[in-house]
Amino acid sequence: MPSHPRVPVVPSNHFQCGGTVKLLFRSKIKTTKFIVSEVIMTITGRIIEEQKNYFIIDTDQGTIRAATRGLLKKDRKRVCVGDMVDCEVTNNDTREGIILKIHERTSYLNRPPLANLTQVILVCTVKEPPLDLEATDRFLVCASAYSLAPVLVFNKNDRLAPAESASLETIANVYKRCGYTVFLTSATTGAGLPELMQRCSDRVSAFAGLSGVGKSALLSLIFPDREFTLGEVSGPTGRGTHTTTCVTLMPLPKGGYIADTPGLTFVDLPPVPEEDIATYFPELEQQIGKCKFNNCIHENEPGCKVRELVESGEIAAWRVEHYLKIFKEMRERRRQWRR
Ligand SMILES: Nc1nc2c(ncn2[C@@H]2O[C@H](COP(=O)(O)OP(=O)(O)O)[C@@H](O)[C@H]2O)c(=O)[nH]1
Ligand SMILES: [Mg+2]
Ligand SMILES: [Zn+2]
Repeated sequence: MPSHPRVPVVPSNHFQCGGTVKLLFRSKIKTTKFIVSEVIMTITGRIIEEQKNYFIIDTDQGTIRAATRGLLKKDRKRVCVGDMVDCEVTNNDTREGIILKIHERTSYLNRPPLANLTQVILVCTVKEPPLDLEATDRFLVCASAYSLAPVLVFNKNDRLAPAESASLETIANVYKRCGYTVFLTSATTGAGLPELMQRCSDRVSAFAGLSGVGKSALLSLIFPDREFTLGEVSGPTGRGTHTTTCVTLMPLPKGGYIADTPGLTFVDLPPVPEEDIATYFPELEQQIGKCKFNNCIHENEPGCKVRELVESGEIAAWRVEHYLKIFKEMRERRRQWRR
C-alpha cells in the first residue's frame, strides 16, 4: 500500500476535469495512511426543468437530474427553474446528483416562478390582434420595474399593406429613439428571425404577448425540433385556459435559453412611487430637471420641457399620455394604501 494519498483515477466515463467541474477529496485517516474514500465532483449548471422529485440541471457537460437534499430546508423551498446551482454528481452513469448550493439571483418572477430571467420579449402585431400601444408601454414599464430588459417584436409583417407598414415604421422609430430594442418579424417568411435569435443568444428570455400574435409560430422556427401548438385558443381573457405552473427553459444552440411561458402577461405593475414613473420612460427621464418646476408632472404646467418637445414632435404625445395614466394610477394606489 502506498504511504501517500492515493491519486484518484477518474474513470473515463466521468466528467472531464476543466470548465466548471471541480474535484474535491473527502479523505479518511486510517492508521497512518490516507485513503481517498470518495471523490466528490461538483458542477455548476442552470435548472431548466422541475420534475416530481428532481430538477433537471443543464451544465456544459450535459444534463443531470438532481435532488435538493443537499440544501437547507429554507433553500429547498425556494429553489426554482432558472436558478444557477452547484451540484454534487453522485452517479455519473445515471447522471444523478444533489444540489448543494443556489447562486444569488439577478431577478425573480413569482408567477410563474422563474429566476434569473434577463429579458422579456413582447410579441405584438399591427392587426390580428390589433396593436395596443398603451398595453405595450405598460409592459415596458413593468419589465424595467422588475429589472428585466424589454424587447419589442412586431410580428406578422407579411400581412401589412404599404400604408400599415409605414405607420408601423413610425411607431417602431419612436421606440428605437427611446433606446428600446425593436425587431420586425414574420413567422411566415422568416424575416427578422436571425436578428431576434442573435439577441436571444447567451440571455435568458421569455416571450410575452396576447394570444394569436405568433409566439408559438416564432418559437417553432427557433426550435425546429420541438412541438408548439399554433392557433391555440386560450380563453376569453387571453391569459390561457390553464395556468402554467411549471416553466421549462429551452436551451438555444448558441447558448442562452428561452422560457416556455405562454402565460406571461405582465399587465399588473408592481408598486412604484408615482414620481419614479417618468424614470421608466427613457425620453422623459432625459428631461428630468429641465422643466420650470422641479415637481412638474408634465401635464399642463407652465415652462414644461416635455410639453415643448411634444409640440416640436421630438417626443410622441401618446407616450406622455400613457405615462400620465400610469402616474395617476400609482398616485391613486398610494393614496389608498395610506387610508
Ligand atoms: N401571416 C402570418 N401569420 C402568422 C404569423 N405568425 C403567426 N401566424 C399565425 O397566427 C396564428 C396564431 O399564431 P400562434 O403562434 O399560435 O400565436 P400565439 O398565441 O402567440 O402562440 C396561427 O394561425 C399562425 O399560423 C406571421 O408572421 N404571419
Ligand atoms: Mg401559443
Ligand atoms: Zn414638465
